[in-house]
Amino acid sequence: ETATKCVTDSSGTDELSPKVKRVKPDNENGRGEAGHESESENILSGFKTSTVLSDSAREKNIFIHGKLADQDAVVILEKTPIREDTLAEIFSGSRLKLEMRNDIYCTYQLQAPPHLNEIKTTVVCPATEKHVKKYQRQESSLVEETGTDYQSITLPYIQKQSFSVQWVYNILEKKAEAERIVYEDPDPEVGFVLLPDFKWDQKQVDDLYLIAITHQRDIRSLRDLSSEHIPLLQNIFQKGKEAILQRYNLPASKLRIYLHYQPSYYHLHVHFTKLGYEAPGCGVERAHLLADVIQNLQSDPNYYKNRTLYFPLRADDGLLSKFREAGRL
Ligand code: GTA
Repeated sequence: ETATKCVTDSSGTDELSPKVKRVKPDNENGRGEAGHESESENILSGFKTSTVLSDSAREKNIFIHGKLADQDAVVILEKTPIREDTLAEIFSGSRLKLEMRNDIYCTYQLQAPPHLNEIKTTVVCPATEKHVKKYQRQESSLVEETGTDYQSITLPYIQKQSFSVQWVYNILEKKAEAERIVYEDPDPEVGFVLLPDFKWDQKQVDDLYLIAITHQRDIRSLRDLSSEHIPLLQNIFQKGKEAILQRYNLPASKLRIYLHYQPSYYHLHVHFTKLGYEAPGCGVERAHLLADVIQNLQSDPNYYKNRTLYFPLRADDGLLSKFREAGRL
């Protein structure tokens, strides 16, 4: 990876909190630690902000569009959760500045040691116009897509307009993130790679987020699934849950396992997030539980070819214009 073509994530993969059980190096997947922290030069020192695409005081993040060495870039800065296992060090090793005192109430500015005060930073560079739009806060509209709409409107659009899935192929071919793989079934038909999603810094299980990426490359999304894919989906469901139990000590009853429709990346993948963690895109208008998907295909082999599916599209999404032009909105 170079500074001019990168999807960088600053958060290393250091120790998880003690309540998280680690897979031992001699375990069945043969991979021990999930990665190494590495110092890297500050490629952001020359970043020039153009616009703030969105920000949230509650989520403590900011999405910025700007230029990095004359290329368009999106930078995401996000404050990370405070971990229970760092409390002792925060209390003993910080400087405290009093802001106000009133009766039994006090507020302070606590200056924690730098390693306990990191900002998870994601860099997409060069970013396409589609990336910039994706991260911009916008109104959405719910679209109703019949099987016929998919064939005549959505499919031709995504064949021309979707995000590159090169990052997915890099994972499958071990050209990137190989050391982060949690589990792999190499079978070409039912196999998949399970690894941490890049939105998860892996420091605590409270916001656990992994993705399972299929080795089969020709399944774009839910719409391409038929009963022939049930063994693949069951394999991901079963082995994904087992791997997460083994590595993170989190039972299946604590997991939300789902697919997005529409996804951003049209190569079949399944999201595994911790129940209770409100991951972006886990709402009913976008997430389809894998367990339901399997049952629906068992009762009707062509369920997802024929059903009307509903999903939100952002105001400036080109696909929304196509639905409008076709008089479907
Ligand atoms: N391990 O290189 C990668 C990688 N990329 C490029 C994407 N993903 C990756 N994982 C690894 N390595 O969960 C992950 C994404 C996503 C999944 C693709 O693959 O993090 P999807 O096809 O269904 O697309 O899933 P989705 O969900 O729309 O993608 P994404 O990027 O999660 O966007 C959803 C929204 O999340 C964004 O519009 C944004 O507003 C919001 N969001 C909130 N916080 C963040 C954050 N910290 N980083 C990125 N997006 C965020």
